Amino acid sequence: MAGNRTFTMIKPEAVASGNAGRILDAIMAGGFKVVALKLTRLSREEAGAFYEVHKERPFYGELVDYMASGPIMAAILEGNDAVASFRVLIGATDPTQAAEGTIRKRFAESKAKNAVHGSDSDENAAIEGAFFFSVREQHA
Ligand code: IDP
Ligand code: MG
Repeated sequence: MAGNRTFTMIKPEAVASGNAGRILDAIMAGGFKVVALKLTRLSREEAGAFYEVHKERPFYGELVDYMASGPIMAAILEGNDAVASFRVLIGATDPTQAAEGTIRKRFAESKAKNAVHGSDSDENAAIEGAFFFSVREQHA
């Protein structure tokens, strides 16, 4: 059965450009409940570990530098079939390929600086959420 939680980050360029509030609004309007939320920042080491699966990709160094370049907003979201439905709401990785009205279409600068992260599986949603939030920071 598909899980009801996913994990997201509003990425550095979207926080820096003042779009975090608008993006959170779009997330909630899209049917998700925010059950954990914080403004925080990844070290280079943490960003490297978070994106470890991509370490053989040519853009890995750029991705790690970018994700550690400024504050991010981390959140755990609750919704029906959360992982898959959130990825629909955010749209394709490359905003030029993202559907009209999706968060990446509206707010992303580029394929690299694409405004938001969305977990790709229930297992990773749980790992990523636990990386940022203690149990007492997660609200039902
Ligand atoms: P996703 O975020 O849609 O799941 P992934 O393939 O998991 O996409 O890639 C992780 C992140 O790495 C993307 O969100 C984006 O920030 C960055 N990225 C992916 N592909 C490229 C690329 O071709 N050039 C630069 N950055 C990329
Ligand atoms: Mg991914």
